Formats: sequence, structure tokens, C-alpha cells
Amino acid sequence: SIEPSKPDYDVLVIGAGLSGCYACYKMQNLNLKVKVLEAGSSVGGTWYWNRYPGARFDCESYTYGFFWSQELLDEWKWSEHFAPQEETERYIHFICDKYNLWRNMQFDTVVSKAHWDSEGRYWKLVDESGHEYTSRFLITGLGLLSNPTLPNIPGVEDYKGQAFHTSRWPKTPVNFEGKSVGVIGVGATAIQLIPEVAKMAKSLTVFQRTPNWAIPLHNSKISDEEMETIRKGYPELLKKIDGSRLSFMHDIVTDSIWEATPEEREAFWEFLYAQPGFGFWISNYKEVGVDLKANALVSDFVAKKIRQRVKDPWTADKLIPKTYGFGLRRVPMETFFYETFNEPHVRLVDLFETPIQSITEDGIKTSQEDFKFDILIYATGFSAITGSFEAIDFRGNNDIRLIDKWQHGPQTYLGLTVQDFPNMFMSIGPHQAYGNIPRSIEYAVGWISDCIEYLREHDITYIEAKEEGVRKWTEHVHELGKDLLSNTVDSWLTGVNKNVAGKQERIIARYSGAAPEFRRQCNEVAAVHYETFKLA
Ligand code: NA7
Repeated sequence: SIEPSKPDYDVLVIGAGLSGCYACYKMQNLNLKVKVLEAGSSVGGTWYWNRYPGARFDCESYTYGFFWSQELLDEWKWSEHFAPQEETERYIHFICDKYNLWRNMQFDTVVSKAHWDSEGRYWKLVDESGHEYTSRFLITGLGLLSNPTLPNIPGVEDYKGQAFHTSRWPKTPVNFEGKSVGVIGVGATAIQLIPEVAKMAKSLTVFQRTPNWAIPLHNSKISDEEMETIRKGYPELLKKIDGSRLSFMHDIVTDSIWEATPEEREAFWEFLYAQPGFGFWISNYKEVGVDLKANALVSDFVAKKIRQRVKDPWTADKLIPKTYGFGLRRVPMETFFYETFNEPHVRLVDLFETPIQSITEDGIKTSQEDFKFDILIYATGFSAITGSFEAIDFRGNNDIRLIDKWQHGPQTYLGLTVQDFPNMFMSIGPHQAYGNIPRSIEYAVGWISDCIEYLREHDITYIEAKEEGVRKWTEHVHELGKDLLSNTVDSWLTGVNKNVAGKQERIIARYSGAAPEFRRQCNEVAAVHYETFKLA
């Protein structure tokens, strides 16, 4: 057998977001030599990069935070039911301080290559300035939405004013006072941003291609007293979200829409629409995500709400999606998004009617009009899920490239590993259960950590997914996704990004079964000591 050589580290982690921070903690606890390499100048991942006005959780703060540490649960106080970006960033800093994670982290380090060395059984990472790092194991904590994309519109580089992608927002606040602002995009990001920018700017023009079905967030402050109650309820809350399909605290409803009278439906939807958070999406009738007729009824209800809230009928009509039904893309959560269009200085431009022809030196030229802006905001999304893997030159056994392996969509074993990429583990890679992302991260990193611990204890220096495991898991993931209406719609969840060549076709990118079932299957593999893998 090959005598493994000594790499610099036991474990390298790419990314210091929630995945990377927790992985760092777990590896430190195993007394392993770990290094986290992070492109940004500090920790936080999504909550480091996305500093645009209005950036916040769309999921209840206390279900989105970590549950792995009782101390954290006891000590951290959330100030809002849906915490803003600054608070989440502070929370992640608090964790890194508390567990002394900083010492094993290196920032401003963009990993450009990750190559497996078969001889030495180690990963060799190279950063953009040419530094090399080697490790026995590699954990990717790249995030699902970390590779921002600009629109593929001619002239993007010609624009001379201030321009920002929402996910590359500067640390110093942008001054909107007296400025005319253009925003491209109406995804979950833009829907958080638009009302905030409208409060500050002289004028705001929103360029919309596909409208989205957004519902009210109903955010509010958390008093000290309420926080105490939340703290006391943590064990029960965790039990509830752990048992839930998407790991959110909202009840999954098993009621059938067809058993309710039109009046009952209306009353139920009014009730849900007034609830904070994802309730309207998650706790709706069971057919909404799988039955087009049921979906059309709930879509009509939301359309009616939009018409009630937006005064100008043309604008209201444009803001209502026509090509797909409610809940089939990730539902954006809004705070007075619709009312913002009632402001005299806010205007919607429909890009299906009047497409953008180019970005100019001082604004945007559509087929109808020349717009001049002081500030241009690209809320144009990401090359999602596999995009952050494509940004790094990953090579496994025999120099096989990950992008070649995933040319026709991701192929994984348990969403955690890839054949031909030994000793590499992915936290929230493709084909994992998403839903409440930190819950998925906590599980994935915990599983990975247990696995590495086992390998170390048994002097195993090689673990690789087997072909059969990958084939079965990939088939399983495809089977689970095949009846979902959401998989028939273009969105980042189906891997589509019209700005990126090679991302025009939909793929099955996520495990869409229930999270407890996902965990059960992964736990089974751990229980048989990872024998479904190739171990050496
Ligand atoms: P999304 O949801 O991918 O939204 C991107 C938006 O940008 C969407 O409205 C796109 O329209 C629009 N877009 C992208 N490219 C163009 C061009 N070339 N022209 C016009 N409009 C364009 O990204 P977000 O950042 O909002 O949200 C990502 C996730 O982060 C979100 O779901 C949450 O989970 C957190 P399109 O729909 O493609 O017509």
C-alpha cells in the first residue's frame, strides 16, 4: 500500500461562512490541524458579502442560528424576528471570538485550484497569488449563492457612474441622497433592497424581466422578555424543525384544498398572509406545489393582494407573474415592496415590453427610452449551487475535472461526496437537503466531522464515493424531484442562469425529499462505518 506523505494540514476548509466556521470549530475539537481559506476579508460568507440595504433573514432568526452550542443559545440575543445582515455578521463574529476560530483562518485568499495528489493522498490548493496549501482532507463550504453574475447586456463595462452587484456591496455605506438609481432584477435580493433604496434616493427605476410572487415578511423586534421565552422554548423548537420537511418552524399542512369551500380557503389564506415568515408558502394546502389547478387558485389569491396594494393598475399587472405559479421559485419575502411602487419617484420598467439594449456611459438604454442614473444596482443573482465549484479548478483522480464530471448536472453520493474526488466533503453541495440552510449546514458538517474522526481513529487515509453509490443517489434525487412543479420552472433552484453560457437548461440540483429522511439515509451510512465508500 502507498505510504501516505505528510501534508501541511489535516484539513483544509474553503470558505469562512457558516459552514467554514462550524467546520473549523469541529476540526479544532478533534485536535486536527485545520486551516480555513476565505476569499473575503473576514468571516460570514453570505452575511459578509451581502451588505446591501435591506439585507436580512427571511427565516426566523432563532431557527436560523446554530443549535450546536448550548452556550450560544443561552448567550446570544436576537433583536428582531428576522435579523438584519449587520446583526448576523455580529453573531458570526461572536462565535469566532468565543471559540477562538480566528487563529485557524486566513482571509483575502481566493482559492483558484484544488488538485488531488493520488501518490501522496493529499489535496493541494493553490490561491490566486500562487501560495500552496496541502491537506489530507478537504471540506468545501462554498455556499449555494456565492458566485455573483452580472447581466449579459452589452455595455456593462462602459457605465461610468457608481455600480454595484448586491453581493459585492461596499463596506462604507452608499450615499443615495439626491441620486437617481436604477435596479436590475426583482429576485429575493431586489425585493428586500428596493423599498430601502426608495426611502433614500431621489428617483428609483426598477428593471424587471420575470416578476416574482412575494409575500409579506411581517418582521418585528424581539423584546428581552420575548427572547427569554424563545430561549426556554429552544429544545422544543429544535425538535419541531428537526422533524420538519424543510427544517422551518412553520407547520406542514396535510389539509386538502379540495376539501375546503371557497370561503374556507379565502379565510385560511387571509390568515396565512398575515403570518410572519414563510408560513404562506410552507403551511399552505398540500397540493399547492404539485397540482397546477390548486396552484392557480392560490396564485389568484396572491395576485388579488398585489392588485389591492399597488394603486396603478398597469404596474400591479406587471408585478404579477404570468408564466409560473406561486411558490414554484424561492418565494421572496417583502416589507412594503408593493407599496413602494405607489411612490411618485418609483417606476417599474417591463423588460419583456421594452428590453434593455445596452448599458451606456450614464445609464440604461431600452428599446424605448434612454435612462440616466447616478447609481446602478445589479440585483441579478448568482451562478448558483454548482457555480462556486466551477469557479475553482477542482481535479480529482487522474486529473479528472469536476466541471467535466458535472457537465450534465451534479453527480454526488449523499450530496456530500463525489466519485474520483477522494477525501473531499461538501457542506451544502448539490443534492443535499436545503430548506433552512444553517440546519443543513449543521447536519452536513457534523456528519463530515464524525466521518473524519472515524477515519483518523482507524488510520484510514483514503475515502472515496463508489460509482454505484453515486448512481443510486443521483437517481434517487432525480426521482424525488420529478413531480415537483418547481422543477419545471427556470430559477437558481433548477440551476438556470440566463447570463451564463451552459446554464440555460434546468437540472435537478437539490435533494427535494424531507430533511429527516435525508439525515436518516446519511446516518445509516455512518452506522455501517462508511463501508459503502471505498476506504483504504
Ligand atoms: P435571483 O433570485 O436569481 O434574481 C435575479 C434577478 O435578476 C431576477 O429577477 C432576474 O430575472 C434578474 N436578472 C438577471 N439577469 C438579468 C438580465 N440580464 N436582465 C434583466 N434581469 C436580469 O437572485 P437574488 O439575488 O434576488 O436571490 C438569490 C437568492 O438569495 C434568493 O432566492 C434567496 O434564497 C437568497 P429573471 O428571473 O432571470 O428573468
